[in-house]
Amino acid sequence: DDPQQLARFEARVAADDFIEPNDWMPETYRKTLVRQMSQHAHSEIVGMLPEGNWLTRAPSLSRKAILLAKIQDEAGHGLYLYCAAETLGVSREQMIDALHDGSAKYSTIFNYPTLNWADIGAIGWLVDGAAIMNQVPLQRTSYGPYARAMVRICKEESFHQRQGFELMMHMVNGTPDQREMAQDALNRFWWPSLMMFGPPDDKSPNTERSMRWRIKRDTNDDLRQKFVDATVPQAELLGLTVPDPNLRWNEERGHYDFSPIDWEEFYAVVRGEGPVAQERMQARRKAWDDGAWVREAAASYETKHASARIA
Ligand code: FAQ
Repeated sequence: DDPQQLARFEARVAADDFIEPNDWMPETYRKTLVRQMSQHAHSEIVGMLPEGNWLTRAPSLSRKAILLAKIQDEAGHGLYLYCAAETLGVSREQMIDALHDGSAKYSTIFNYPTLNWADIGAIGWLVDGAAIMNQVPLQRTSYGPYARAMVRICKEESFHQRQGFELMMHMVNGTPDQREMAQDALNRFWWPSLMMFGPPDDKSPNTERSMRWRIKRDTNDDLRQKFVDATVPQAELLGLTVPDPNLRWNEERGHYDFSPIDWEEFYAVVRGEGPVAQERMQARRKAWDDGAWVREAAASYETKHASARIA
């Protein structure tokens, strides 16, 4: 990189300027953004699967309508994010190929199965809750198209989180069995939700540079702690027990202390060994193959109209 251009870029970022698609940027900045934004987009798309699993079994029409709207929002988020990433000179096909051949990641959380209806509540409450904690600061990420996509996404995620909490509220006020389902969902989703924030700061190879370039505005551990601090009182309100015997308020730190995370499990899931990882990828590849005729029809429609415009 040209040192003068780099210095100008660094100064702009440090002054909280947004970097736009036609602005000069270091190649590593561009690559980091393509990686993070495409992985974020893939997470939204793969994230439809665990919830889609319950669409035909939602217990009422209104729950079904809410769930359907939420899943459609996730598809929209994926699409805005792919569009925003395309402004960095990568095509959607390239990004999707990378997902399908396993070279691009998606959030570990979506490799866990949804076993009971309360899991839908737990996903909204915890998974969307964690996603918001991470995405609200990204509204001020230094790359303009990514920051702007985040504004709308955060509004929708906030509705997702609320519907999840409200569903949990119904479950805990229902029959003893329903209450047990809510506790079971919390037991299974708590630790994977904390893992969503990524490896600890001292094992996170990208954090330092991404913080300097203001791609990330907070570190993984800081966001994880914020999430724990915000969520524990919500669990108390629900009358549910967070599955961590060492969880306690630390007056001195002004934060909750919690047990060490099982990072072996995290890395195994990142490597593609999660409980339903293979099913998730098979479902995505099948959806892509089944949709081939739509892409072909759209392309041939476009060609026909382009030649009509010329004629
Ligand atoms: N899963 O150096 P770091 C949602 C990878 S959206 C898998 O700390 P970085 C909405 C990481 O990529 C959820 N891989 O990396 C919804 C890197 O590998 P690489 C998604 C992970 O980028 C709700 C390596 O480990 N949100 O849920 C994970 O600085 C409900 C080293 O890590 C976003 O993507 C993980 N959890 O920080 C949808 C937000 N963590 O790429 C449906 C944007 C780390 O070098 C239903 N992304 N890795 O090969 C970010 O903020 C960041 O990318 C982090 C990771 C914080 C995820």
